[in-house]
Amino acid sequence: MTRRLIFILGDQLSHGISSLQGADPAQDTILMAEVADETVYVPHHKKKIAFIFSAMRHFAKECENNGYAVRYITLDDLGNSGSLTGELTRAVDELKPQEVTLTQPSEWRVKKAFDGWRGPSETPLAMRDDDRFIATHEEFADWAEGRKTLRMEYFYRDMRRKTGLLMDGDKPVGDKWNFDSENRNPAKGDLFMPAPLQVEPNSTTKEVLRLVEDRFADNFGDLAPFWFAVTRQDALRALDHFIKMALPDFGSYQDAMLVGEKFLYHSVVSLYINVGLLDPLEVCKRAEEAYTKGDAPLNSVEGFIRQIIGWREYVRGIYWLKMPDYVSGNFFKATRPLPGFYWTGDTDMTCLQQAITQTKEEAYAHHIQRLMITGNFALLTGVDPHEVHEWYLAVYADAFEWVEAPNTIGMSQFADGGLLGSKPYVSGGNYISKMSDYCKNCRYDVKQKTGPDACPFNALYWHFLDRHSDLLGNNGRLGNVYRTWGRMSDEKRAEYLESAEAFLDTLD
Ligand code: FAD
Ligand code: DLZ
Ligand code: SF4
Repeated sequence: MTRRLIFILGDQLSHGISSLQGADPAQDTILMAEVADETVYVPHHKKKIAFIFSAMRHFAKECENNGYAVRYITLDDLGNSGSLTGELTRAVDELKPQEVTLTQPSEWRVKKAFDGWRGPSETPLAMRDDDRFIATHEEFADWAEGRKTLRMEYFYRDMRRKTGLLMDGDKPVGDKWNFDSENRNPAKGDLFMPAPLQVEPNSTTKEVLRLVEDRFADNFGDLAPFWFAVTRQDALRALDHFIKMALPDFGSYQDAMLVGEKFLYHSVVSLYINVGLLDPLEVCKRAEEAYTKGDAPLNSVEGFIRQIIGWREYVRGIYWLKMPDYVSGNFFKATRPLPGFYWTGDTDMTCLQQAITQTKEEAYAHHIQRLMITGNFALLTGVDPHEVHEWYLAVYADAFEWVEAPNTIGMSQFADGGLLGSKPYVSGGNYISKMSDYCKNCRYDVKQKTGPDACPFNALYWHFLDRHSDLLGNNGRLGNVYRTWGRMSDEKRAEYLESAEAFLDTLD
């Protein structure tokens, strides 16, 4: 007889997860389920589905090796009800446990479904906090309480104090909390670029790849080559590989972009942390160790740790503070449909073509590509932020709503009206040209400001600021920009606006 039924979701693949704490393999059963509902709420990239299913199957096997009875429902199991709560009901019906244990789902949608679940025979469901984060929901809410603006930097300092990472007593190591000013170098093509660790698919992964090819043939993205780690052991190897090969240069080239270089010095570990194969704190401790051993400089290590205990924790806090309304934010009332080329990469703008094509190939693009290329373009052209949000949620292997939505709706699209960021992340072609070599390989001329051959970002930038001057004109951080716009001649301004409108017409 089953004492406890422990339901482990697809992003809860950690052996120390709270739902497993105090579990007894002799009396408890683990439930895991591949279900249709979770594969279709957005049209996920093929690689994302394969990654999650294969990692789930490997995790289930490890639990069995640890002595647990595991009820693992595959997508093609006969009788699969198609939903997480449906699978829970079926398992409770058959196993009649005294209690169900679940770690709180990371996404609001899934948590609501379980909150509303009523089991057969009133079986109680105990939902435990997810302690794989540094800040609890309550800590974040306390921190946010009464603050006029929520800025990541101050929250991050609290997380440094709480974890003791890069701390010298109560002072930050190096006497500065943040070394970003050293982290904005454009990369040069002749630098040595390490590739992330690639793992050969084993027989379990190959079986999943066949299932995905069969069931999700029309989904976005390439399935091959599939090289993601799908076990904790391989994810740890991928982390160590990054720390050795790329972390030393992570800081300096964090914002850089190069044609054909998909990863530069980025870690490509977000997907592993987000599904639980790696623990965020252990990742940061390994990076800190590289600094203390003299293997990586402080600007890189601080920058890397800030992304994880700063940004990652902060966006999760915002998400749980502001859901469910957060995802419907549309500060600029933008209505344009997402351009079709976001699904094909078929555009003659090299920056977009590069970011989207590698997204198709790898289910990966790094932060500045997401923020300053695809995000910037969608914001400047007035795409409906909900469509933008659904795109990001679908196309990246690391995309789970709790982390994706604040990054997209808040940071990238400013659709929350500035809760998360103090000003919209928008730029003309100049920024892209400075940080990348994309423009040298583009049919548009980044130096031309207007006209059919000019880089479209240049006129779109001013068009965006002009059309939203009522909402942004008083933003202190945009004062200089609006003054520059105001000082231009009427003819110049009209040229920019006409040029942008001619381009926008081509999108319709
Ligand atoms: P690195 O550049 O090596 O950074 C190290 C780690 O820091 C990452 O693995 C990640 O865990 C963390 N991190 C870095 N930036 C952020 C951030 N802004 N928010 C949260 N964590 C961060 N990240 C996701 O994990 N899932 C998403 O769905 C997601 N959607 C995004 C959508 C948009 C529009 C934008 C602008 C950013 C998004 N990000 C998302 C944040 C960031 O782009 C990715 O975490 C990062 O690119 C992952 O690649 P990496 O592991 O090589 O990261
Ligand atoms: C993203 C995803 C996919 C594609 N499939 C499953 C699944 O079949 N079973 C599962 O437990 N989880 C899956 N996930 C993750 C969930 O959609 C969701 O992100 C998590 O349950 C967290 O709320
Ligand atoms: Fe992108 Fe403009 Fe540069 Fe072309 S010229 S790559 S469109 S920024």
